[in-house]
Amino acid sequence: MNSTPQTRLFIQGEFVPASSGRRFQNTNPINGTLVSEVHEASRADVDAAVKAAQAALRGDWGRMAVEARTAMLHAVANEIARRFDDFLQAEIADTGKPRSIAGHIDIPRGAANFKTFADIVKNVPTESFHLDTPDGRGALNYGVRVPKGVIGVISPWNLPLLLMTWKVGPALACGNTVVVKPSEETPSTATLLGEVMNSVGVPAGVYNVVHGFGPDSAGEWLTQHPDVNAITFTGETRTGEAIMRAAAKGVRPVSFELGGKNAGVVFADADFEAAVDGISRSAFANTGQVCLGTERVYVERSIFDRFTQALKKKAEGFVFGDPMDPATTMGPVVSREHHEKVLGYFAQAREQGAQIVAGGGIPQLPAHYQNGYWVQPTIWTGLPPESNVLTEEIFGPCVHLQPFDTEEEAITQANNSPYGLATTIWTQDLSRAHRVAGKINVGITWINCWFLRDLRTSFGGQGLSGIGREGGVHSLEFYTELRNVCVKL
Ligand code: NAD
Ligand code: 6OD
Repeated sequence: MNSTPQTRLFIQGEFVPASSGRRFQNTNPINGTLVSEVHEASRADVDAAVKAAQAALRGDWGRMAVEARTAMLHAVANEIARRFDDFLQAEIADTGKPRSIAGHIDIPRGAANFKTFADIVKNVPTESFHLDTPDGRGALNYGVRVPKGVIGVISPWNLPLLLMTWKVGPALACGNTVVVKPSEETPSTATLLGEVMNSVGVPAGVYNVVHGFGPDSAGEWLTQHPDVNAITFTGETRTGEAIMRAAAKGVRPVSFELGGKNAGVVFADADFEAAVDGISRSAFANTGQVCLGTERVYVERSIFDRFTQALKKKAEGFVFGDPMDPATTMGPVVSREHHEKVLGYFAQAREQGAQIVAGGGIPQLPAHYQNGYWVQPTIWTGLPPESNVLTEEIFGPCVHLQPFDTEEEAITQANNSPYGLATTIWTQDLSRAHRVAGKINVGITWINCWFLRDLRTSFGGQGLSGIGREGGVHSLEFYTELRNVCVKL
């Protein structure tokens, strides 16, 4: 008998094997050991999931009052919290991230995403206009929001539960149904969420999960499916381009949260310790696998050397090891493929003459971690602005530091990117903080902080970093159709 854990598809409220009979391996990035065999959906499985989602729209879910629907999403959040350890273990096995991150960020946000959007949906007023013209024509116009239908959710591996529920939460709160295609690297928590949906009584077909890859696999088949009414995607910019081509057929709307090559700017008047700490987090947290992270940081020349040495100390202070050990502060990167990609950029930085302030390779670890995908937190200086290491997203624990002399120069350098996701600015001069924030071309600016989240705010990027905004009422814009009704008075 095969005792390897199986990660099945979740369709119409049931965990089912893939009809293709195909499986792929999900491995633990800390040591390369097998976590589970994942069932790879066929095109027919994707079709079955979309049909289940369509049927649920016509059934109990579609008829459910907002009050009952949003109460159910609160129950989902409570159940995630009750099964906190199960989600934690699953997320850690897939990603290798330390408990200190998964337990404080990923899993709590997985629950919060359901509660927050349930509350927002209940409390959003609809617009209405009373038309009263001097010639006696009068009308009452009012808006009605209806669900868009079946939403295809395609999510990445870096914050698996957080980023998937960030879309599933508002989609369901608005009354849609979903078919989720989680990353092939991190299939476990999306699957576990199926158990939660069943245990709190979410009707079958409302939440479906298909596993597989992108091109010529579940991802592509889902985005091509004509009965998927809208597609929400987080991942690489190139993948976004492919999904946009698929969505063009049928003119289906997309919401895209894509890559970034974010800049940090540190002025000499910043609270020094806070800035070092903040940039250390923005560069290295989650092993640098955060779309909002800063891979290029501009530091005012008068504090450049001191800042560089202080950040070096931080980089060299990370502790690798067992993710469940509270002392561990840095995990591996997610996969062999990603390990090769990150180390490839490390090699290019060396070839292009970067000065390596910290790291630059693989850490020395005990033999039982030898097959894991570990990388040293790395700091470079001295690369020319046109280096591809400074223009392309690496998505690893690495940062390049460059000195600047004037505010204008810092702004010009920060804007020297086709991406436009996020920035973090460090200064105690409030006027300057607001002035600079207004001039950096990104969707999200943090001043004297980083990744401090309020889920009611808009979230998204410009340029190569995405299309549209989610968060708060902006999510409602995407997950509903707004209809206007005009009544002649
Ligand atoms: P990815 O684009 O490789 O994969 C993301 C998902 O898309 C996976 O589920 C994958 O299977 C699927 N996919 C791949 N090709 C597809 C296709 N042709 N059609 C349909 N689906 C397809 O991204 P990743 O490597 O998983 O994640 C890292 C990337 O995500 C980075 O670029 C990062 O910046 C970005 N990201 C952005 C945000 C944001 O909010 N802007 C957040 C997190 C991650
Ligand atoms: O906090 C969020 O809502 C969010 N979407 C974070 C994205 C992080 C990217 O890696």
